[in-house]
Amino acid sequence: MLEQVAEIIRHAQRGVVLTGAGMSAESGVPTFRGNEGLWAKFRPEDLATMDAFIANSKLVWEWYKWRRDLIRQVKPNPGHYALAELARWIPDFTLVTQNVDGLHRLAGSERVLEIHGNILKNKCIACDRAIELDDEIDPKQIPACPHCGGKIRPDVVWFGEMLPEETIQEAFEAAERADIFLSVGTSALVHPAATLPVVAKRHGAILVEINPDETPLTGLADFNFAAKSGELLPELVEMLSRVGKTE
Ligand code: BV8
Ligand code: ZN
Repeated sequence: MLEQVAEIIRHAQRGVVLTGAGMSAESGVPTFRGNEGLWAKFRPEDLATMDAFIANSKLVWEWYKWRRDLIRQVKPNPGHYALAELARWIPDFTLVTQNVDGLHRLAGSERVLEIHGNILKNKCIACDRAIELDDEIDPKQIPACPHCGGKIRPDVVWFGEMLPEETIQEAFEAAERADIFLSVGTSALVHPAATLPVVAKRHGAILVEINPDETPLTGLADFNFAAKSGELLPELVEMLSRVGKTE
């Protein structure tokens, strides 16, 4: 099975990888929906929404501060490095991530479409400007925007919010022209991200899923690897370097 995927990659011109929280699980970042998941204590609609922030911005900032402190301590895992390497094997390669932890860039991936934003960035809730802060936000004293006095929030996409226009547009264009689309470490439940693999498949891409658990994509995929991304992706890249690239 893996040889076949390696073979397809060797001949591919255009490839897309969509990653989710499972990609960072082996770095020690809890996933959203696993039982040890981030949501174990809270539920998405309770925290990752504008309503939650308006109703209780201290609680929402406490949750994000806890996640930021955690993310500052973790490192990319072999799966992140393997994806940075995989980009070298596919001329037109697009990495789309739902993750907000920045680990793909840390592992050396150049072009990363962060369709749900980046947890380490801040923006103003009123004027939407990006806000650079030298020290960490204190949930008890949420700073005001220096330009307009609005409350500062993490620059991530909350439920019910639009995804960054160009970024998601670029992701869909890449999915439409892909020869091969890999969905890695995502439960494929959150839209519009979860629509990307379906669009790719509909436009003729080979769909590969890497996830220890079944997802709504499992029946649609041409290849399923019930495996950890940190283990399988390095194996795939290792196989590619063994067989080399056909021109
Ligand atoms: C929008 C940023 C509207 C914040 C996040 C009903 C039906 C369909 C859709 C909807 C609906 N009701 C509402 C909606 C829309 C909603 C949605 O999809 N809801 C879902 C829950 C049903 N979507 C939205 O609201 C989006 N916006 O639709 O706007 C709109 C439209 C027009 C005009 C105006 C507005 C916004 C969605 C973005 C929300 N933000 N995150 C933050 O991080 O705090 S979502 C959050 O979930 C993360 O980004 C996360 O990445 C994402 C998806 O989760 P996964 O990454 O898949 O993680 P999960 O834990 O679920 O799964 C991990 C997987 O990894 C598991 O399968 C596991 O088996 C696997 N795994 C574990 N270990 C490993 C592994 N895999 C590999 N290796 C391992 N080692
Ligand atoms: Zn402002």
